[in-house]
Amino acid sequence: MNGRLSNATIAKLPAEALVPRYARNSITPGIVHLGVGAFHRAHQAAYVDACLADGESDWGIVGVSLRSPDTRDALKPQDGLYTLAIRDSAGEQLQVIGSIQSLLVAPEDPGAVLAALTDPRTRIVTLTITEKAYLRAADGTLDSAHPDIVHDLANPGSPKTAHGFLAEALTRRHASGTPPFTVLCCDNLPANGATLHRLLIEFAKLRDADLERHVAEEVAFPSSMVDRIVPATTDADRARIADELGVEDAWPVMTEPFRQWVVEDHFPAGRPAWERFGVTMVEDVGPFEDMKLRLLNGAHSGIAYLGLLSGHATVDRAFADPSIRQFVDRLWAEAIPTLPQDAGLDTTAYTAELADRFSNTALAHRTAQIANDGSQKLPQRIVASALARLEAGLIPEHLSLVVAAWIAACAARGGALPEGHFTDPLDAALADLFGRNLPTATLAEAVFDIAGFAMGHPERQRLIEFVATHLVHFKQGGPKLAFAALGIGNEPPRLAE
Ligand code: CS2
Repeated sequence: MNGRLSNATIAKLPAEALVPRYARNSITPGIVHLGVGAFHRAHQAAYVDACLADGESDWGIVGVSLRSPDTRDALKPQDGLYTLAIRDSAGEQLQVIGSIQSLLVAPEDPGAVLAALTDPRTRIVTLTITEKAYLRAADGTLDSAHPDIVHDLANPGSPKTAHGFLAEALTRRHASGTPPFTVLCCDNLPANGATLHRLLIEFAKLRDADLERHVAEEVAFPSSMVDRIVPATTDADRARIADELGVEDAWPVMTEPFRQWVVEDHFPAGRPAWERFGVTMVEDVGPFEDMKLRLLNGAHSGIAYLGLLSGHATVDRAFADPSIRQFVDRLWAEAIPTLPQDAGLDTTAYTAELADRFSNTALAHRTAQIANDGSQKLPQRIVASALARLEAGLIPEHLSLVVAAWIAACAARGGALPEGHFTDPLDAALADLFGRNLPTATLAEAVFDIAGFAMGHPERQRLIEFVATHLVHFKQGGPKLAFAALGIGNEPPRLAE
């Protein structure tokens, strides 16, 4: 082994590995990214890397972790370099990415993060902080009682949340006459830019009226749809990559060949020419977002919970299970009519491609990874399409089964599934409900209450009834019986209505 991946060792890498072909030391920062996890490093950072290689040298990335120092600790000795391992059955392509110039850990030094955000060279702030970090209350508004929000309002100079950092940085830029950065949300939320904009206006309002007006009127929040499957890196991955590279990389990122980014083209402070590298710049990202959330992510959540309950540790194995495969086809058939019909979406080609991607055995994407945070994910992935069907007089029997599978999988932890096998911000409240031995219908309704599913929606009760029916099947006979009731698998069809 020739030491660690770094600017100094990069010249020694084998010729098959792609490396940054630009002078990294002449890059200047233009983007601050909040949430510098594996997804960002496989997606936005790779697109920016291509722009830097194309001569756009003023768009380097400052990567910020809002919680853990792990990424900084792994990448700092590597000068921010890391390997992207792009894998499918045809093999593995290694690509070293150079777009992350520096790394900050917010809890260690919030002032340094604010300094990066207020640097006039920073013109875009991108975010992948996961659904739960938007700190929405059950009704979707800002959870202003959340301790971190309370903290950030009381301590604007040392924030903890993305909201606190953005608000303080925008305040300081406004005060010094520096134009605001564009805020580009890259999380799997519906209308993600507009959603973050609304939340930040609510947060700003709690600070002062001038900031509220500034955020509402003068800061751009384009929405974007991001897509690339990124399984968590394992020690075996690390060992294999080190073997192939001849140097150690403490945190390579695994991914698939497919990638997609659809971005609303509203960047008053400028942007890299992403469209030269396959990014689709559009007026309205809504239809693309809905298609991705409801077909890819919706199916992913279904595969995760049904896979876990059926004993499948990875997506490809679960998807190879004939019952789950048949279920996913039917889930897609249920979700597709809820998508915009006049936006030119080719759902047939899209789902065919998804089927290929889910079958990628080289990724070993763990079902437990996707199972995390279901309470935050299911509203936009499953519940929205189920409600749209009910509104249109259609039945959501497969969509509702995913909600039931989530509840059943949560309840199975500590029993059929290991304790803490996956986690959810509602875990304490869920454990409390599961401990009360409630009748199934009452349990389903109580879960909807704590998760805020379908709140205030006229079809809420009907959806709960569907979920409760499936839950009875899960309790009595696991996924086999739940599937059999839908006529899937070998059991006698339609056991219960
Ligand atoms: C997955 C997503 O973990 C999950 O919830 O559904 O991370 C999914 O892999 C990405 O959105 C794909 O773009």
